[in-house]
Amino acid sequence: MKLSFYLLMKQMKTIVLFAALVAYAVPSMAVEDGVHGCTPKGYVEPTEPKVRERLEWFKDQKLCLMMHFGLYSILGITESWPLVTKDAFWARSDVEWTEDDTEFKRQYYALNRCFNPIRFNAKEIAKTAKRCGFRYVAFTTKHHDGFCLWDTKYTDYKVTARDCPYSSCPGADIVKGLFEACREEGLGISAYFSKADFHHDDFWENAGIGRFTTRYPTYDTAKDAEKWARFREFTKNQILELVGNYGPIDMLWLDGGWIRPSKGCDLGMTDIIECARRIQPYLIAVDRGQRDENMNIHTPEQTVPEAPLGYPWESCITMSGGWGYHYDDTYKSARELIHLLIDVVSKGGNLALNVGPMPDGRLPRPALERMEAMGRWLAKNSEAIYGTRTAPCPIVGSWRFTRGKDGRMFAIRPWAEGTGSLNHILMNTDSSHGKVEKVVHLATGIEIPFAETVGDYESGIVLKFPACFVRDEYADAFVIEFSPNPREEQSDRK
Ligand code: JFZ
Repeated sequence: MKLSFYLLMKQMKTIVLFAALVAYAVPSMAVEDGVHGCTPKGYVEPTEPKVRERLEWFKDQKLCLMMHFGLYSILGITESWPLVTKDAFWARSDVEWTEDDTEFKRQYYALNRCFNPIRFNAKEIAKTAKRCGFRYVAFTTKHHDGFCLWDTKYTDYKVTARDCPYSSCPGADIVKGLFEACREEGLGISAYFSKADFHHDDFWENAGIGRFTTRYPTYDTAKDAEKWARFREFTKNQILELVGNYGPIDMLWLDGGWIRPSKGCDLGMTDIIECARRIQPYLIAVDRGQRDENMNIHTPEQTVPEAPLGYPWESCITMSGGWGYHYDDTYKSARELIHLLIDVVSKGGNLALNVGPMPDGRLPRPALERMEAMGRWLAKNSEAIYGTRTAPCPIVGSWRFTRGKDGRMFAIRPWAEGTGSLNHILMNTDSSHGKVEKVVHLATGIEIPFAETVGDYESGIVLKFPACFVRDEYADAFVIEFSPNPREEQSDRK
């Protein structure tokens, strides 16, 4: 009897613990729709012709190197979020040395005194990004922790301040050096800027030290309107510094979607963006999650929409486990990353693939290896990726289809790990594609014979690979010439 009671109690404890875990496991960062989500509702078409034109440029680029670099990189911990007491349960998984919220905040904020990435080489990073097929670079000018990686005049909590060791380096203004290097390589620039600033006294009083902090201001912005007005002015000044003093930039990528008027945190973003566009008329504004005229692209995070969204979008996804560098990180394989890119592009989006530079400023070797592999694949298959748009029925079975602006259709077949040599394969097609007339292997120009499928075979064609065809390790793209499908034509005529 005693034993069964004991086992019952043990089971109950497990159930209770599990329930608590599940409850906590749902991040308190309630996934505000539009930040993590992919629902196609609520996009506001921009009206400015220059912005609409620039969005066509954006849709051509397809691949962005995103970099989260800051004080958090030194310790290899989660970026900024560990400073939020309310989110500590998930954000402090790497903070095993202290449970003291106040002590931790003091330690985190003091990291500016040992930020010294003397091996950060902006030119090298830009050249590598270019060589590996990235077409624009997104960079954290300031994350939520408030540490600025440019020589702002509105705070001393910056990389160029005397109390930051890196300030003595010639390239101390990291944003300046990186943006210049990107332009030299013909790369686009997406400036990540956090609307939340945990270090600023007019956002978190005393930088939240000694307080239970949430992601919101530590005070009532309606009651202390003067304080919030100062923070609005500070934010506007910093954004106008970035768009005014650092040359042409393509995108202003505003993070901190929870800072919004409906939460009592109105920064006057429409006014700020209007002022920014007086300086940079083609500027793409990405006020994440707002689903208004200031969100010119949708930015699903760590996820890819199931289907095309029908408006410009960019999935930001980490190459490893986190946004910033972690010492024991594991990285997605080159295969996963190339397949991820194919998936995103076939659905009409861009992939902002994030890498966290190491504390010394270099990109981690595993990241570089994957970037090089992506670059090699893209060098052979670029026409099926860059400048394309979604094809009718872009996903058929394991095949992905893209459409070039010249009307060419591309069929892309990702290969799973362990796929052996092939002498034939079924290419699923859709009747909306039309009737296949010719198939050419994009990487080699070899024409591929094919046969129509018959009987109860899935609709499509059977590609019959000639002996000279060598399958790519990761994926192969084919140029497909279709003729209008007579059945489709008749249905179109109705
Ligand atoms: C944001 C940042 O907070 C994160 O650190 C990283 O920079 C990523 C690219 O963007 O991710 C979010 C955005 C919104 C919420 C949480 C994380 N939210 O609303 O809970």
